Amino acid sequence: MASPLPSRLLPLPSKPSPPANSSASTILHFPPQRNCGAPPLISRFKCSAGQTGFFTKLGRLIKEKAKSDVEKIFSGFSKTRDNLAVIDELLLYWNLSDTDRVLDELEEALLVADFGPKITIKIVESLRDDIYSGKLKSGSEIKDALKRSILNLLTAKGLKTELQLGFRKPAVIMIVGVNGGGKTTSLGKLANKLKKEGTKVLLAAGDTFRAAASDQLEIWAERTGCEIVVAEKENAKASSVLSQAVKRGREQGFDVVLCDTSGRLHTNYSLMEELIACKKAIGKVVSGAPNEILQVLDGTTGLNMLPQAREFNDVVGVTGLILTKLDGSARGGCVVSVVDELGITVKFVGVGEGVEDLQPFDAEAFVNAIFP
Ligand SMILES: Nc1nc2c(ncn2[C@@H]2O[C@H](COP(=O)(O)OP(=O)(O)OP(=O)(O)O)[C@@H](O)[C@H]2O)c(=O)[nH]1
Ligand SMILES: [Mg+2]
Repeated sequence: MASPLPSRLLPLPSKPSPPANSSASTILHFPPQRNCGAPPLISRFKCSAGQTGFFTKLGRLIKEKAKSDVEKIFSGFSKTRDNLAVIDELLLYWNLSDTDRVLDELEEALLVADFGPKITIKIVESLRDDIYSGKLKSGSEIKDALKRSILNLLTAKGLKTELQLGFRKPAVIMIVGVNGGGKTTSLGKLANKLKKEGTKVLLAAGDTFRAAASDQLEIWAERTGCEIVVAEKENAKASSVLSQAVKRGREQGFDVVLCDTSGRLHTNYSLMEELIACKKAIGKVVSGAPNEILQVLDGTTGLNMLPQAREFNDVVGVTGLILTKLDGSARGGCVVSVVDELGITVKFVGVGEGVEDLQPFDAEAFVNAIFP
């Protein structure tokens, strides 16, 4: 039996969606009511140069905001910064005869912050060479060289950290990852960011395993004033819900559809298969979609996140990472490890549970935040 519809459910699809600045959300249940003989709404969205510009500008705008919002970046990484502050103290009193002891302690601080052994050794050995060859002559020069080498590691592969949303509306972003990493929360925060740029965003409750999952996303829909598509019954197929949501997005002129998915262990073959089905179903509705498959990685799991990311990437092709919970740990160095080891760019970092606590990743701002 169909569950009673919430009072704020509006008849669809004849009802226009709320304006961009509205705080009211609308729940669209799947399967939706039919269009009652009315001519189909926008069923095909012609690509135009204007649209291409819209998405390119959107990605750039969000990144530029990050640069200007340095205060927030700093506060988000306060624990990592506190943990690495020992490096400042070490370098303040550095002298050549003390080099080996100082570099040993610097190595330990980087390891504790999850820079990973490979990167840590690379950084420390290059500093040692430059110190002993006379290139670096003071503590502040050593610190600058340290920051430079981390920035080089983050930018070496020339990966684009802006969202790549293609040129067709709606752009579709799928959020994937293991259980409890912060997928739904990150999706909600991302919806908030996009909405604030005037983007018309539709949320899709593709986590059909847990009954509470769509309730959680509905709260985010209300918080951000976005519309949402949820399954009408429990255990609906995730791929059908997402495909219906993207259809709805296309028909009603949404700019971006954000697709939530269930948490799954990267070692669970059948659940990973389901993710492939979701991706295919979305691509059938809008060719080239999903434009972004963002994997959420829990920053507190440290370097254990690397095999997870490898597996998801092999199965669905991850286009970017969201590293969450970096506020709670002193391990911001894992950002550098994943970029270096996986060659997949970090696009956002989660630094809290609030609606504003998702920061677009910017390599330079990040390095300055952890080594002020
Ligand atoms: N401190 C902190 N907590 C976060 C962050 N992101 C998410 N969380 C918290 O982590 C917990 C799990 O977040 P969810 O968004 O439900 O995670 P999920 O990946 O959707 O979980 P499943 O759907 O069960 O797989 C919640 O308590 C969030 O508030 C973050 O950046 N910082
Ligand atoms: Mg979730």
